[in-house]
Amino acid sequence: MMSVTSWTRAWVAVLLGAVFAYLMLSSQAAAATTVTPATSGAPADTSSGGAPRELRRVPASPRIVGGSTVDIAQYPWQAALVLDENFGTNDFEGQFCGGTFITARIIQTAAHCVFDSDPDQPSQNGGVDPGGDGTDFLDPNDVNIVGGRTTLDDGETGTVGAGELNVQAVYFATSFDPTTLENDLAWIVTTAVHSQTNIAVAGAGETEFWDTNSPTQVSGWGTTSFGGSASNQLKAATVPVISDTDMADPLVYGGEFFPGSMLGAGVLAGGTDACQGDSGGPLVGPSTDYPGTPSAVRLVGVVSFGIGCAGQNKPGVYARIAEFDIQGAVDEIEAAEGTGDGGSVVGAGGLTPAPNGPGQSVIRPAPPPPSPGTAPPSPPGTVQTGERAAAIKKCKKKFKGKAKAKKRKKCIKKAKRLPV
Ligand SMILES: [Ca+2]
Ligand SMILES: [Ca+2]
Ligand SMILES: [Ca+2]
Repeated sequence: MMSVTSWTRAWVAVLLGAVFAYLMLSSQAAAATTVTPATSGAPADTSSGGAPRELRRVPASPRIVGGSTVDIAQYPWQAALVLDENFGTNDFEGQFCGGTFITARIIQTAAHCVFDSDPDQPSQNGGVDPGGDGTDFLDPNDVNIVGGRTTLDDGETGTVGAGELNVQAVYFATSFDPTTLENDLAWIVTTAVHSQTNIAVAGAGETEFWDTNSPTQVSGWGTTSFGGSASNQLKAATVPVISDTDMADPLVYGGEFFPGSMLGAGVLAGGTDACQGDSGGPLVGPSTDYPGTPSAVRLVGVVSFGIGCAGQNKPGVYARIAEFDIQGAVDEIEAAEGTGDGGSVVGAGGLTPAPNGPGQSVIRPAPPPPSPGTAPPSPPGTVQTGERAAAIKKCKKKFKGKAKAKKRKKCIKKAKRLPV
């Protein structure tokens, strides 16, 4: 039975989460309208009595609480997803998700990082999506990949800097469910080969990498407190793996935890050591082999969601990578994009999970663009999404010139706290 204290603390987390979740819920509604017109205007699920059920779910927007600043040399597989230079942001301002280098051309990230995160937000903008697909799905020309940097802006002033690559294609898992966040997996293909170090994905048989209590590590440039500002320096924290039973406990995530495609890591008691990282970023195990021994570690999870941050009974939830056919997804993408065979992405000795079945694709590219002139209008009552890109644009317009640089910087810093 929960004590009064824990109820209070849990509810604070839920309430904090609700504010953020509302924003996400709104963006999901917008995406559903654009991507699958059949569900256009579908009301939120209110079966739990009044409040939409999804109110409890929040994206694990950039955030690492606790942990420590680390050097990219120790986490060479860490990538950042940043807004393309055309949006006028440097890579600190424009960073919106993390990722992991798994082949010379492919970056593993989370589906919710690409599903409705187009900074052009065509669904709110009459379908206007320059060079894009006309939907809120992230387009290749919206995003760049940054690797090899401990400090994100590192002299960046809106140009393609060192370790930065343009993007050729964006894919996500066909089985991704934007409501439950099951199979929260996506892949980004760069236009050229990167010069970072890949990490192998844990194979289905390599359970030692994500056994309960295994000291996995999460890393990213996330905020240092819930709703706080982002870190320009790469941070990492050790988060022990939590059993599926504990994760599915009604006091923890209950029925919102799907053990088939999710993995929990953190500290149930809460506190600054229960840390979470950038959405889409890596959960790597075991941390006992750190730093810098890529052959001895595996990618076991992708940062997916949480409630609040570092709160009691609300550890981080990660996309469970070992039991998804990542090799099948990578092979399909390589064939579709003509990148050539990047080799096995699964750790040596690891098993590849059975594919979906003959002829069943595990990946999905951006939805086809709507016919010209038929862009669906925004449904009534949806809240503006893509607040972050819009707010950054506003800051730049309002505080133009050298004299207002300080104000502009402050404004952008604040805008960065908004959801993508
Ligand atoms: Ca776009
Ligand atoms: Ca788009
Ligand atoms: Ca680009």
